Amino acid sequence: DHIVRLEDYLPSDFLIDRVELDVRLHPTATKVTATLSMRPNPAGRSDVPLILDGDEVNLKGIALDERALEAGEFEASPQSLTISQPPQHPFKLTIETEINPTANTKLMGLYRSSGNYCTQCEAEGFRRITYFLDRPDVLAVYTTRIEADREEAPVLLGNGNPVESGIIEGTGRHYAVWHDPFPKPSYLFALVGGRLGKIAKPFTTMNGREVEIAVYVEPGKEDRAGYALDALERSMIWDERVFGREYDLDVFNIVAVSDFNMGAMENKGLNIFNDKYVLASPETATDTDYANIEAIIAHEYFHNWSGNRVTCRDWFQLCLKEGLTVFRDQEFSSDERSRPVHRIAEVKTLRSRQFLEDASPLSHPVRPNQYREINNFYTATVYEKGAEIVRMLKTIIGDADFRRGMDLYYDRCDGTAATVEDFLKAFADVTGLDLSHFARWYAQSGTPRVEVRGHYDGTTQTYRLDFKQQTPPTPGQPTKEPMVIPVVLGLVTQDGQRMEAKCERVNSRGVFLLDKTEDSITFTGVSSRPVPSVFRDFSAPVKVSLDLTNEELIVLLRHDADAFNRWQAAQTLAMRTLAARSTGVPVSEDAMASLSSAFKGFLEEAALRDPAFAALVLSLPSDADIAQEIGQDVDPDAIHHARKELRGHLGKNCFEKLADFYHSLAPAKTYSPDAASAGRRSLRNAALDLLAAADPQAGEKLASKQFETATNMTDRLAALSVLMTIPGSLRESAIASFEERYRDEPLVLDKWFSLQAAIPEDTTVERVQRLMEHPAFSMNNPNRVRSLIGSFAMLNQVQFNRKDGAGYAFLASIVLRADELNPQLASRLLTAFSSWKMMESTRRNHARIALQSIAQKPSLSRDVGDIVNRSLE
Ligand code: HT7
Ligand code: ZN
Repeated sequence: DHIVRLEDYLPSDFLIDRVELDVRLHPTATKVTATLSMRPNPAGRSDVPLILDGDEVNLKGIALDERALEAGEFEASPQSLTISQPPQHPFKLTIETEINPTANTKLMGLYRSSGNYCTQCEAEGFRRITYFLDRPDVLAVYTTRIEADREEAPVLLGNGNPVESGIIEGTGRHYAVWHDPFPKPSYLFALVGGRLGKIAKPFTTMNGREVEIAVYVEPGKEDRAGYALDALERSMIWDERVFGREYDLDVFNIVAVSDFNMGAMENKGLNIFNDKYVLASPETATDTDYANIEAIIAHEYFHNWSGNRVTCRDWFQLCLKEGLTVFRDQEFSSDERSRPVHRIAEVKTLRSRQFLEDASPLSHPVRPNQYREINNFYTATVYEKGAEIVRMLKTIIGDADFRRGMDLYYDRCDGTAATVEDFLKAFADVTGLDLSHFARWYAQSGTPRVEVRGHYDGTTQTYRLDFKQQTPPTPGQPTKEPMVIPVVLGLVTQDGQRMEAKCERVNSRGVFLLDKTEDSITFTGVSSRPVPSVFRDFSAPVKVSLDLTNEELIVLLRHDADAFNRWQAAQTLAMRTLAARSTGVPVSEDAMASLSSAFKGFLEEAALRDPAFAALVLSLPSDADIAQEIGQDVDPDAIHHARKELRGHLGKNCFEKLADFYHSLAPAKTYSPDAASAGRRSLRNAALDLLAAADPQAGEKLASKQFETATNMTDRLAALSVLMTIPGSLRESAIASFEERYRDEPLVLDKWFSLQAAIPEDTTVERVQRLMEHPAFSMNNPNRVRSLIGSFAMLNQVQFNRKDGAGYAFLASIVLRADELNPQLASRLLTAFSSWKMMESTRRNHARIALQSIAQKPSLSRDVGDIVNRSLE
């Protein structure tokens, strides 16, 4: 099995300046003619064969400078095309291939979704359409002619601008020609052909360019595309205002498809989306769906600069576009919504996905140095930790220099395939800083742990903070170097006032840079023992250990100027109790009472001032978060029990206040997805959840009523989710009525699959198996599989990690089935095993056996083979 290594990078020996593609769409025999204007690369090797990549393509003809090549002059297999003696001067290579989009269940290359034709080329899908130098540093200008049956595909879309279209008389067929003037790598190529409805509006850019922006969806669903179009317009305005980046083509098209391996794809001028991240109406989408649509529309649009105008030299540089673009979409959502609430949501995701990955056998650096299968590196580490690195850079150099650095990066690298070094150099050049130590964040894997200890000296009125950092060993990296860690901090008095103490190591923006294994800083003029508030706004992706008492945490929860640390204080308080209860460490009555009085105090003082924030405070660490905190010999049943008990305890102790909220936050007459309205709904639904935990009978009644009378999906689903925790006939009848109501709504049925898969009861494996027979379920559709099987494996800690191993065995069998259809989907499901080594020994043994049963299977895809082998190492 071939390993690709960063250190082996060589420029391509040949370049492709122009690509003319003629694609004749046909359900089973699509013909593609590619005319490539090529030349030897002056920076490459000379006298070497030309080897083009292919994947399951069928060669029908080949000509060099319009002369058909004869057998012996080339060698072709479905995986590659070699010309042993290519010209040493510019030449034209014409390649005819035939592909079968209907048989393409991998959803890479050209495939069909609900009868429509679409493409997915990142990372290596273009080679499934034609033979090519399918690598991101080969940039070409594309002209695409698409031809199709007029009935079957009345809409024909390509990259760039529309040039020409027409009917081919007497054939029932028509064509469209698209030209993209911006040189791009093959992974950004796209085309779409099908029956689609459209909504569009004009957009005028900051320099007066007129652009048509449009969203294409399944006919009849146009009224659900408005929010996506609106989010696109807001994203375009934001990128102009905040980063000075303007759109550059005459049209920007988004197409929603129902079969898609990921969230969406940033193809130049023609973004293709999983319809889950486009379609929304109050009746079918939740507040979370609306927020995700906004974020993903923005993310893909922002790639037009961070990814497309400046692309990646090789796939090791994936974080260059993904980490930066996640950072950009996070900033956009924070500006459009509540910044602190959004930051907390980002950190929750980072901890639950990336910290988990970094503590698992799949841990890897943000810029990996080797891979077997690049599709397995579209990870939380590359995306989310990659975004945190950009955020730390901004924290260290400040807003103004960050913007100057970004401008320099775009100016220098526009039209090129760049590296992480190019990115950092722009910031080093504008600030004069040496960022070589900071660059370690890209190379060293694992989550650093930072221990902070405070020492107050009343006689000298000084306060010293001692810091120690250490990063645990990870695969391939047994020893670690210290990182550059920006610590944003402040001091609070015991009665909650901001303390104006001085420390020369802390800059005017409150940042201390920890760059050694151990360091100490001292504040002067400290008149009483302070409470330290460190890593404000989660200033670095690290695990912090801080020796605060529960009372000091309560001071922070009530008074810290930093909202993130107020929330963090509540989480730490709850986590201490949960981790203790889950591992059999007794928690005194007093400690429980002080915890609930802290929550009660918070609700009384603060909840209605910021309902969204209050809802986050009320949502306790998840089963998986607690498992991660415990870290070894984990017993998921004990965790689940402890969490349920604490929810019940808090619910009982705050019952009146929660009931108050529930009734006073009654839903507005008309639904609006704005952040403030969503915040009120989330607090009300968090209250419902705790009320039901305290008193299941009363909760069941409230939830049933809400389920029946809800006027939007957020409230209906929240009620159903509460009912899921209370076994009985009301639950089953709600499940049935939901199914009846949304029978013809696949995206809504996904929510229904997901909730049932997450029921923490012993019958759930059988329920999931039964649901796999449901007419709406299909192993071919990634959204369906992720909703049912993915939710079971990722959200249902107790049942996936069953002590008898039935959860693991079930997932292993599904991974093997999925692998035959769609290896990317299968390997993502398989990552649910990433926490197996943390489990207690019985579960660990069952998990190992399940993983081995996969590893032993002959003819595994490279995707699954890679994950299973790394998981077992
Ligand atoms: N850049 C896109 C990644 C992507 C992808 C990768 C592999 C296989 C299928 C895929 N679909 C989309 C999405 C993004 O991060 O913006
Ligand atoms: Zn992206």
